[in-house]
Amino acid sequence: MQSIRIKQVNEVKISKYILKYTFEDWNNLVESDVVIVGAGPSGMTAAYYLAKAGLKTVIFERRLSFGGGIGGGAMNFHKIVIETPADEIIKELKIRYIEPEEGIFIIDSAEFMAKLATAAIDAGAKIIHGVTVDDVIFRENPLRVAGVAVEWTSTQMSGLHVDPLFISAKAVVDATGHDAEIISVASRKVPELGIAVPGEKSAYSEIAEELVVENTGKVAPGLYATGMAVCEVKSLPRMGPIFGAMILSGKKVAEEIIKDLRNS
Ligand code: 48F
Repeated sequence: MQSIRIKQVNEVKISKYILKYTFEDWNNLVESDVVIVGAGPSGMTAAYYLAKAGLKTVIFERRLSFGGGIGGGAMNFHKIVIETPADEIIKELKIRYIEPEEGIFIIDSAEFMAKLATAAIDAGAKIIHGVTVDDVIFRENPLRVAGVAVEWTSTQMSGLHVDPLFISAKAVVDATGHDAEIISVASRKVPELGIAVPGEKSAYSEIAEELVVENTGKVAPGLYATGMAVCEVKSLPRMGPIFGAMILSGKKVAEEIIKDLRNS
């Protein structure tokens, strides 16, 4: 059998290429159109539609993976429930499904997270892992959120005192899930924005799905909520392991930002 010839690359060359192209990306992303915080279902769906519309879009994700709550599913079971009209999105992304009754679609969690990430990346969005957003930038006249502060998750975990980097954005999307971390920090540190975060209610799935999508959108100039963060900010019930509203909310926030940025 013939042996496979593999190109020989030394350690210094590997390091240089990683550094050169990483910093090329970061220099570009430091002035983004849209920063999305969190690569869960709502954040990745939003990234897909925003990037598809030609906006420079980056997701900062604290963990070294994507999917947020998708992978854990319900009690770690690997099936996800989606309901009409969210099936339009899963069909657009060619996610395979079973339809046990009209309007209900069952999909695999691994395929769901992989294809959402692929769609966002193929549309032109960047997903940067291992980065935690811990604050916003704000501006006056007019008062608005104008970007975010980012730190390596590993630095945060170490408890070292290291200042963050700042990334400017025309729109910041809180897709951090149940804790609405970015909106919470903005409400606490920039009270002039007038944001209240009353917290989510207990489960009431039948009504929660519609309410999340209805209430998705801008919470202050430059700052938007999608996914479970909407429940936290608007005091809406949680819905448990059904994901239709998460991706419909991601699509809706993208449409609102596209409209707002076109009009600005
Ligand atoms: O929690 P998550 O999946 O948010 P979502 O898009 O979807 C919620 C559902 O998964 C589920 C549900 C559906 O019925 O109830 O919970 O609203 O994803 C949030 C992502 O944000 C990351 C976190 O690691 C996760 O991947 N994240 C949270 N805070 C930060 C962050 C932060 N400060 N900086 C960076 N990433």
